[in-house]
Amino acid sequence: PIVKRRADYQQPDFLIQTVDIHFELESHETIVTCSTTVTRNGKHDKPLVLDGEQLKLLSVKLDGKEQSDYLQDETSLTIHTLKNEFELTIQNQIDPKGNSSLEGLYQSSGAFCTQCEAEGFRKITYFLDRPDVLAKYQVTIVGDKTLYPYLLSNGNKVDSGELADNKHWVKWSDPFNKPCYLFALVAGDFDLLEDTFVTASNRSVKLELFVDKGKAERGYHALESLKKSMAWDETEFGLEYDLDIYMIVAVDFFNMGAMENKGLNVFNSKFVLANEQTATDEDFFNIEAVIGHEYFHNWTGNRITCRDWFQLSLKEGLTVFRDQQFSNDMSSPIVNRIKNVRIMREHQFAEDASAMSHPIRPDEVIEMNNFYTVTVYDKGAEVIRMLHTLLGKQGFRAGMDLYFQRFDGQAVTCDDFVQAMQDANNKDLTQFRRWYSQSGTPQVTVSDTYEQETGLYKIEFSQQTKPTFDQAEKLNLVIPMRFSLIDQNHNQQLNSVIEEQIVELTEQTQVIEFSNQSSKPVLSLLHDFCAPVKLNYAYSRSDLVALMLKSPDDFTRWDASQRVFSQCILQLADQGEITKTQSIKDTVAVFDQVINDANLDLALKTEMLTIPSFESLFQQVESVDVEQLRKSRLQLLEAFADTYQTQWFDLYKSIQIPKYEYTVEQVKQRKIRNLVLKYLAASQHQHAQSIIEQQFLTADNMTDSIGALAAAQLGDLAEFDSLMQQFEQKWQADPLVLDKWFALQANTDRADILARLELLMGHAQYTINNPNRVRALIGSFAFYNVSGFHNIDGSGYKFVADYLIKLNDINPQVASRMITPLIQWQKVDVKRQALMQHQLMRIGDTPGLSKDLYEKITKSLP
Ligand code: DPP
Ligand code: ZN
Repeated sequence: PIVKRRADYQQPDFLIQTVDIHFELESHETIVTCSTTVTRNGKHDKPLVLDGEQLKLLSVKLDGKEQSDYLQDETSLTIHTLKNEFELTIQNQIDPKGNSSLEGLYQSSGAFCTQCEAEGFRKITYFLDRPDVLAKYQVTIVGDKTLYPYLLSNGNKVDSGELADNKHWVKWSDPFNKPCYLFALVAGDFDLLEDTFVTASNRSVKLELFVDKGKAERGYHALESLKKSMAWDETEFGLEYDLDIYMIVAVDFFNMGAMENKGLNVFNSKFVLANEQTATDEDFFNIEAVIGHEYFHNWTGNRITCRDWFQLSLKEGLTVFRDQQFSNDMSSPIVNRIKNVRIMREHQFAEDASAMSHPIRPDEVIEMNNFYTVTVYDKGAEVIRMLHTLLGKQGFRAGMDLYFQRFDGQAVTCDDFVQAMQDANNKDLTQFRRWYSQSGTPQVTVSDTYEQETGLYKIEFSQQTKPTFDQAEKLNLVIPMRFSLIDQNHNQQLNSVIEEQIVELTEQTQVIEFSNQSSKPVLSLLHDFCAPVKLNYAYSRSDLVALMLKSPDDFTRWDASQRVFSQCILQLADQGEITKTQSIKDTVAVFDQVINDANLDLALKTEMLTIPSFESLFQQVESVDVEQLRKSRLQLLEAFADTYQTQWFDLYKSIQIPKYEYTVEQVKQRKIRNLVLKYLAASQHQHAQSIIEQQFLTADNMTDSIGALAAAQLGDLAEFDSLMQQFEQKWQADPLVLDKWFALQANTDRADILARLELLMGHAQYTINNPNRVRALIGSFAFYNVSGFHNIDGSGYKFVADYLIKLNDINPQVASRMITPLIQWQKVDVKRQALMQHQLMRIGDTPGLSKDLYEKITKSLP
């Protein structure tokens, strides 16, 4: 496999102006005829080299003349010509039904669909498969009328007709230039939901949502979400939709969440289908977020795209930031922000600490699919958020406006984006750009001193980024630090809060002084998680309590609660029994006021009362004895549950929710009820069993059904298995719903878990070919079943490795996602490290190992 480097970027030798592509759809023998107008780019005499994989070439014509002067190999077609302008027609055959990689053209439950990002178009025809080749497309699709009544592609439908043998055809034309990764084709039979959206400039846009037959009624939330997204982008960024029709198709077999193809989004059905019976509040939230994300790509991604794939964060970081802002406006901002931060701390920090560490704009890639990462997406969004903080809302908007004005219709770089921000604000962002080239999680260390006599309070900030696997040298970054001082008098009463400050940390060390402080203030730091860093400050227990109760920033209040829990859990392992009991007791006592605070927002309360996940604790320590950490966490959780048993019970009873609606208020209510239900179960409350059963049997929505199951699972209650059986009975015909059940099975802590998994792999609804099933069962086990995956006998690692070896042949992209927990061996104890590495070596020896797995394994083996 070849390493591609960002530094080696060269303009394409040829450009393609127009594409006229014709599909004759057959499951195993689809004929693709692609005519392009090609021009030489610059003065040179190089041949035309097209990308192509797994294609059966039938003919090559240059200006209408059959050619034989070409060279073909596994991945390319080289055509020798000295012409500067010509028409090229290539005919080839592909096998969509045999395509289990779900890249290129494939079949999902009988329907044809495509996935071309990043480099899937080359599995459809020979082409210049790179994002800086932009062309206008015309697409003709021919297929069976009965099997495929809908024949869809990008842009506007311009013609259609009937043919012999029960076939029909449709012709589409997309007026916008686009790179081939935004091409899409769908053919099948669906239920169709229709709506319209009238834009700010009064144009009427047709909205069409295609779902599996019989599922129409589950599509309304997605359609509503689309209209909200369209309105939001107009209000917030002045951006209108630009075609007369916007189509979304939901398919069951899909590697990613969804794909922003121009005018024809293809979605994983998980992010479209929902009603209260089948989907949780979280599903409703995610659907709105993903619909928004793909819609926002129309401007940030499609109208302005990436010059090369190293620039992926140009569109993804920015679009994730935009979808996060949208979600903030649609739901609880604090819950949303905490969700973002959890992804950063649990997954992105882990990636940066692993051998896959890379900057948000990577420098070297073997398989591009490996770089659709939490770093490029979520850290990328944090970098955009820092720009937003540094420039202010208006300055950021001015930068966005300039970006669109300058680059609309072009394929550009991350540097171009930052330059637009810089020019619109007249602010030097030279040092800020290091966020694009430097990997690793920076640590910000804060210390402070207070002089009683003078009232002088000094804060010293210093920054450090430790070397990462990919990069030894680290430079100082620009880190915006939002903080305030909480002034307390001697009875710990709040006197005042000094208005929030934003300092730009640019040096290794910086000192800030405040005079006239009557006592030592409490420092409220990292408001709203203003930078993707780890914060080191020696908070005392009383500081943290003050922050939990009095910080003006909700994120900091939550973060303080998490620090209280974490400090205790991380120390338990080293303590004797007596000290342990005492420190647990002291920790738990801190939450009394939070639980009893009737004025506290229910959402924030829920978050503050949630014990940090194993994954976030795992990122706070080195050389972790995973079993010990898991036990310590559970020990605190159980003590917390026991101590407030009465309060949990009262809280549970006090919240009565009327008939299900997906509203911000109801979501908060269900969330806290399901949290306290878990605590009732964990504390073995005498009524826990009956409440759980009652909730399960009477629930009018999926959130509460799953809430009951999760509580029974955590409390290890006898009826867990019987409730799970009832759930399976009810949903056995609905694999998307059953995925929740597969996931709960897979992360259950039980001694016979591997035998369980084997059994479940034989379930009528399980198939290794569907990425949603694989992620639900195998993914949940590898990512979240701590005791099973990290079993010290190595059996969990071996199980996952065996599975990945199978999956390598079927779907390399999904296999490569799923190897993540195995390559993150750096943090565990030495014995487990060796066991994990051994399994990586076994996978590495697989004949026919994909580039995807090859890249991760070679990077991660010492
Ligand atoms: N479809 C993926 C996303 O929207 C890749 N572009 O993030
Ligand atoms: Zn995206």
